[in-house]
Amino acid sequence: MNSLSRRKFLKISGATVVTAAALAGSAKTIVNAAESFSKKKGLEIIPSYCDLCFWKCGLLAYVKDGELWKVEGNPKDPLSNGRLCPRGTGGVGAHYDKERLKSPLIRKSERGEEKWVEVTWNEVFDYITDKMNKLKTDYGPESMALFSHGIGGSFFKHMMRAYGSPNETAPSFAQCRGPREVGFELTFGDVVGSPERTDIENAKCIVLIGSHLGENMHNTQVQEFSRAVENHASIIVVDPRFSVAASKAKYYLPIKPGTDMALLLAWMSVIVNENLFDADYIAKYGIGFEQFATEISQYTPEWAYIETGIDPEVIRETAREMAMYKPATLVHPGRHATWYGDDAQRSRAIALLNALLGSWGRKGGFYVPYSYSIPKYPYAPYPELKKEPLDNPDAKYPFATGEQISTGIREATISGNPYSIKGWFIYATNLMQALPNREETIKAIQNLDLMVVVDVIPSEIAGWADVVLPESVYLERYDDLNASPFREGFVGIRQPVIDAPNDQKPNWWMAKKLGEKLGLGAYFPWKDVEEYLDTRLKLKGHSLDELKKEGIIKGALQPIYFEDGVEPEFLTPSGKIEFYSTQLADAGFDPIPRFTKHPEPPAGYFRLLFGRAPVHTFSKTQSNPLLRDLFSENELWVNADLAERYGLKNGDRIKLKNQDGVVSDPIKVKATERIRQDCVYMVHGFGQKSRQLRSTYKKGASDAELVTQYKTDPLMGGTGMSVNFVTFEMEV
Ligand SMILES: Nc1nc2c(c(=O)[nH]1)N[C@H]1C(S)=C(S)[C@@H](COP(=O)(O)OP(=O)(O)OC[C@H]3O[C@@H](n4cnc5c(=O)[nH]c(N)nc54)[C@H](O)[C@@H]3O)O[C@H]1N2
Ligand SMILES: Nc1nc2c(c(=O)[nH]1)N[C@H]1C(S)=C(S)[C@@H](COP(=O)(O)OP(=O)(O)OC[C@H]3O[C@@H](n4cnc5c(=O)[nH]c(N)nc54)[C@H](O)[C@@H]3O)O[C@H]1N2
Ligand code: SF4
Ligand SMILES: [Mo]
Repeated sequence: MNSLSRRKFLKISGATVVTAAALAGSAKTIVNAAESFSKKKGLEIIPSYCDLCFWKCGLLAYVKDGELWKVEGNPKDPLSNGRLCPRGTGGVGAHYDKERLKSPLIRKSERGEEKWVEVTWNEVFDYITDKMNKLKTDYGPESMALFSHGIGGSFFKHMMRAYGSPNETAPSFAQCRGPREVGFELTFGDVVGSPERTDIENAKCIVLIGSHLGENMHNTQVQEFSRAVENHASIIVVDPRFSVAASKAKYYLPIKPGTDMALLLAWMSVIVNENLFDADYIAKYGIGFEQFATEISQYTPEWAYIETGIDPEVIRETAREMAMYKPATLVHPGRHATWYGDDAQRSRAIALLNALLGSWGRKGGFYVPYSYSIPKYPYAPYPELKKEPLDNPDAKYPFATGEQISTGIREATISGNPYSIKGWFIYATNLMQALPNREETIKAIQNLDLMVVVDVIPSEIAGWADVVLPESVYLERYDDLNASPFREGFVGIRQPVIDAPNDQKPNWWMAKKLGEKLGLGAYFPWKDVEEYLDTRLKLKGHSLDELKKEGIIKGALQPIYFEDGVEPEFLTPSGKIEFYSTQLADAGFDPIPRFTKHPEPPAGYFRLLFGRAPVHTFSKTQSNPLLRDLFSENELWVNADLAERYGLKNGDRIKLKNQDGVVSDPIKVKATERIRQDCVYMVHGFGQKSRQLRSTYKKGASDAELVTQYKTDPLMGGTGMSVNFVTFEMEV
């Protein structure tokens, strides 16, 4: 792997550029089509924010005579800086997608058979209301759980709290960034958050451990990363696969999957043993450093070599490189951190490495974000909850704080403990692809008396519902305000730029109508969402009209680094950066991270790894005609030598069989030097099985289907999913 030439690396990085260019071509097709339908009248440019992922970039939509022409970045928006990522640009396709849900549906045969009757909104709300009222009487309101992902879920969250349920979850905690937030909070007393508070742009040295920026397309991060590359930042990439980011790296470390903790410990030992840490910073803000230093010094690069396969000299050199640029060295915390089940501790090790380098709160490390907070709508207090959330009974996972564990709710739905869950309300999350072990999800679903799915397309999860509610896409609706914490405080608006084509409705409308039918009208005192938004904005001295025009309102600039006057604050029990964690020791966990060996693939099997493609988001963009044009199915990355040994050529279609005998749909082989021999890799979100979505049906293979095993993080209940092994099934 190390022998790949620089030229080859550069060729690889060109891939994303080609993608963007091709996208522009497809966008043109739509534009032409749109133009031919419309009699050229005036052009309207309407600001809003994107929903092709959760980054919420500000956009400008170009609308001509009632036809959506194109979307581009809003130059006033700090997240997009006037540029959308390829997915965001392709957002127009979400509106034009021919396979969209058009009207409410009620199931007319067995769950999962995808047979429906089209009904009116009134009929569907009556159906849901009857069931929810009955559940409330028979089991209590806490027998309903809400799964929702993204800002569109906020009105349903409100509805469920008004109804009396405390159970509300998203896959973004236990299947995504939960372990990272817990690891950082245990160390610094605060989370990394979203958007990440990473000062990529000003970093002089950037360490990416699996974070595949460039394929992971979170816009601001990618823009900052390319500026850092232009500024000749020293980049260190640790990944079993030669990612796009690796092509920009000074050091590429093709680590054996699952051994990052060993590398992190060895890096910290070099920095401690060679006195390369930020001594002043640690003396001022740290606690427990002595114990930490004593314990960490045992982890030599030679020891780590045996686990990781990384040359000890490279480990030393890269540790020194990081120290040379401190505190402007950013060891990126990653985002999708649920890998091996010891993820909160691995994330804590990343936090500690940053602490040694003094990068938390410093320029080129982690800045201190702030939010232009807009007061909440002045609702009446919610009814008192009769029961605790049931995702984490008896605080089994003691550090699962803040957010609920999705898989915990699933477990309780199966077992009926600590109490019964009989209804799932699912908003904008495809649990079939997002949760590990699909069989368990189906088992839980079979225990339900009511399953409602709100989606925009007939997704896999919608296929299992009793009731499907068709939502208007983000370009056709208002949502709640975006005032995410960032480098500068701002508030952004999502507003309709075009009408929904059929009988699709926005989430706020559904929540209000349903709330009223459920007798919760007092919790929906606003006439419509405009009144709701205007009320909130007026409490801050603004108005909806003002925000609709600009798209973005910004607050005054404030300092974001300790060195510029931000008062350091560490909300840990000691009020310091905890090199030794008493909280962890008291709960029976390692107060200083240790290495755990993870099971290795048996002979003939390979670890299944997965990640992102620049033009798709999880499983939600595959039917988008613009994005599908660019990337219609995923491929299986197989090491070239390995492929040769198995007689596999580029483009061959094979199936994968996992350790539990689950066989995937056929997937095309991509034989490449860019991956180790002990693992294979695919882009997540493909191999979808919804029969109603003809454009995506069995296109490529699903990693999620093969993730039958998962390892639960004992600290916080996250589900490590990179613990599955696959072998090749040659006959297709
Ligand atoms: N095996 C495996 N599992 C994973 C991951 C992985 O890489 N591999 N990644 C994990 C991570 S990091 C995350 S964050 C989660 C993501 O998990 P999810 O957020 O569940 O992601 P999606 O699979 O895209 O599901 C989104 C659903 O919302 C629907 N949708 C899209 N737009 C709208 C809208 O405007 N309104 C409504 N109502 N619905 C809409 C889509 O059609 C789709 O059904 O998955 C996690 N699970
Ligand atoms: N285009 C696009 N961008 C996205 C998303 C999307 O759906 N599409 N989703 C967004 C979301 S919610 C998330 S959470 C992020 C996820 O993106 P990230 O947090 O950046 O990455 P992961 O999905 O965790 O990891 C994938 C990378 O880790 C490598 N890897 C796998 N196993 C190991 C290992 O054991 N050690 C090391 N060092 N590396 C390993 C893989 O080869 C791959 O390059 O992406 C975000 N950005
Ligand atoms: S990162 Fe891309 S997909 Fe996500 S909000 Fe921004 S433009 Fe949209
Ligand atoms: Mo995620």
